[in-house]
This record gives sequence, C-alpha cells and structure tokens, in this order.
Amino acid sequence: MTFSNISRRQLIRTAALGVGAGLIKTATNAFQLEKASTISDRAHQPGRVPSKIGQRSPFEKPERHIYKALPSGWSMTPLESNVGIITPSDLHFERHHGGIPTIDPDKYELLIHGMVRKPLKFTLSDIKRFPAQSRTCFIECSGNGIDGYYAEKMRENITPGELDGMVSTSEWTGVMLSTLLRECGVKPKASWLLAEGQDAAALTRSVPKQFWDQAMIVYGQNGEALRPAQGYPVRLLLPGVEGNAQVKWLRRIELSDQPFMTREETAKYTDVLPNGKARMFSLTMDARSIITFPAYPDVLYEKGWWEIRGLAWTGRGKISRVEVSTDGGKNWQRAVLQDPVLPNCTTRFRFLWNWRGKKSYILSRAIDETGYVQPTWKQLIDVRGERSYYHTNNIRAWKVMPTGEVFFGLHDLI
Ligand SMILES: Nc1nc2c(c(=O)[nH]1)N[C@H]1C(S)=C(S)[C@@H](COP(=O)(O)O)O[C@H]1N2
Ligand SMILES: [Mo]
Repeated sequence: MTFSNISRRQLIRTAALGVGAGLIKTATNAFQLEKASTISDRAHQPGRVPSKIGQRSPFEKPERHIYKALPSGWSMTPLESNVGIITPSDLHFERHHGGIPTIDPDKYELLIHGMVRKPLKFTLSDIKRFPAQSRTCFIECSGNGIDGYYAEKMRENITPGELDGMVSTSEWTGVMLSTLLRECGVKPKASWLLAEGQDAAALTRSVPKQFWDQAMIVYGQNGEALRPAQGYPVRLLLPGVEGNAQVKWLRRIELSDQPFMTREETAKYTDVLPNGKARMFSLTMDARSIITFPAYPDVLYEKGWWEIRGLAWTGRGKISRVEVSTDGGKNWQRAVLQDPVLPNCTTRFRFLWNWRGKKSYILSRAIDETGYVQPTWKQLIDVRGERSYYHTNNIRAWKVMPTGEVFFGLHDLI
C-alpha cells in the first residue's frame, strides 16, 4: 500500500505500536514526504530523457513463476501483481510442449486443406490484408490450479499466481477464421478441423464446428505483434476454450467430418472419471474465480476496512455475479463487478470487508450468464473423483490469521 492511501494518523499509530521495522520506516518516510511537499513537490535535478523503448519503474519487479525450466515446462502469471484485467504481455503465462520456435515472418505460411473446395496457402501479409478484428479475452490452460484440487498437494504458502496463474488476458488482433474458411470454400460435410503447430512438438488438436464462428487467426497481442511465447507470428484463438486447443505457431488447418484423435486429446487433456469412463473434448472453460488480495503473502497490518479483490472468468460468455464469503462459505454476499464485463474475459470483482481482527476464511464464487455456479471442492470431487487432472475450477479459500497474515486455507475447510 502506498502512503497516500493511509492517513498520517494511522501510520503514526501503527508505528507507535511497533508493528514492524518496515512499517515504521514507511511511516517516517511518509511523514517526511508530507512535510517536504509543503515546501516543494518537484525534484531539483532533471530526470531521464525519452527513450525508444520504455521500461517498468525499477521499483516494480513482477515476475512469472517458472514451474519447470524445460522445453516442456510452463510459467505462471503473477495474478497478485496485476491490476485491471489485461496481463502485461511479458507476464502472459507460457505453456509449451517442445519449447519456443524461432519463425521468420517472411517465410511464414498457413495451409488450409482437407474437406475444402480450394486448398490455400496464406503468407503473413495475406492474412493481414483481410479485415482485422480485436477481442479481449483470456487464455487458460485446462491444467490450471491443480494444487487447489488434490487435498494432499494443498500448501499454505502459495501465492495466487502459483496457484491459478495459468490464465492471462490480452487484446488479440487478427482475422476471423470464418473469413479464411470462406476463401477456401469449406464442404458442407466438414464438421471438425485439425490445427497444427510449427514447433518441435507439432502440437495438434481437433476443434468441432461449434467453435469456428468465434475463432480467430491472430497476429497481434496488446497492440503489438504476438510474443514468441504466445505463438509468433500466428496462433489460433478460441475464446472460452481450453488453452491447449489454441494452437501457437500455427502452420496447418485440415478440415474433416470427424475428430483426428491426436495424442493431446486422447492420452492427454481427457479425464478418467470414477466410473472408468473418460471425459473427452471437454473444451469449454468452466466459470471460476480467485481472490488476489488479500492472499499469501499479504499481511493485513490492522483491523478495519479492506477491499477484497479478485478475478472471475468463464468460457460460457459473461460473468453475471461474483459472491464473497468471509466466514468459510456459510454466508455469501454479492461483490461489485468492475466494468468492462466482457465475454470470455477476466472480470474484476471487489468487496469491501470490515475485518474485525479474528481468524477468517475468505472465499469467492463465480456465476456466469448461463447460471453455472463455480462448484465447491466437495461437489467437484464427487463428480470427477481422484484421478481427474484438468478443469479443476473448485472454489478456493484464503485464511486470514489474527496476526493479519494470510495463507491458502482450503484444506482446513474440506
Ligand atoms: N504449437 C503449440 N501450441 C500450443 C502449445 C504448444 O506446446 N505448441 N501449448 C498449448 C497449451 S497446453 C496451452 S495452455 C496454450 C498456452 O498458451 P500461452 O503459452 O500463450 O499462454 O497454448 C497451447 N498451444
Ligand atoms: Mo495447457
């Protein structure tokens, strides 16, 4: 918290209580700054000159959490350090199965073939000539948040980003897939397409027709070219669909009348259910939410009013409501949704809470426009069992200790 949000009286009181050396220092600085500002609010030396490429303030050091530094590894967005709904491009989570390839945009080509009247190859300039569209939406790995599902994996010292940071939001720019498909003349019987990547993993996924209308072939991310980690120069964007199907470094689309049953949709990205059957092509991302403040390692340094803040999102359109509980899930109250509330996009929620200084469990649950309600851990385990791995969107919980320290606390409630 910056000193301007805290009254001087509060700071001096906190300092007098000797809550911690860090706070006393902040209080003293705030006091001095306040005095100084009555004399002059300007620095006396000229600052830095303009530059071609900007940089973060040296005081801000957000970082992705690297899960495995391998070509098949991933990194997670530090959800707790972001404000608003857009993820800075250099903090977008990364998930690769064979590392990030280097692709020369001048040599790039996209082939569309299979059940089409006219197979075509598009260069990057060809793709950019078509009418451009932008969509702000999330991409989420369906493996996001496994540490909040397996009771034995749950640990107290986990940050929101380490728990659920395989979701990020960008403004994506490109051409509607339907525009390119029209050029090729898709045969009426075609009902599935295969998307293939140009990486070492040559990742391939089958996408059924119901998602084609929303699909985009994108080359832009937050106002600039896609980042290499996000699929430079071109990726498939499927708003609301599991990340794995949004093929990066896209090189080929093949139309067919049946799914291709690739490795990524058979051995992986399916869930074995308690009855021995497997859930396949579970492509739509279910509604979920996470409180990003207060969360581990935040410390509420005094009782009183605090704003609980977080993100909610769904692959079924818009978030219609977020509810917050501050008593472990017994009572729920409606949080405020911050505009804009966009379809298939992260939505900010806020809830003002008067913390009385007692041990409290704070939870959030998302409800989307189809009426889908984010399930409890028990509800999800009952349906999916213990061998499930993907789409673990159960409600999360943080516990606020009487000391003000905050820890992940779901395991205490199950
Ligand atoms: N070609 C290709 N596309 C890919 C992948 C990959 O390894 N290769 N990983 C997929 C997975 S599992 C996810 S969750 C998303 C992650 O997108 P991001 O790295 O831009 O966040 O990309 C998908 N598209
Ligand atoms: Mo993924």
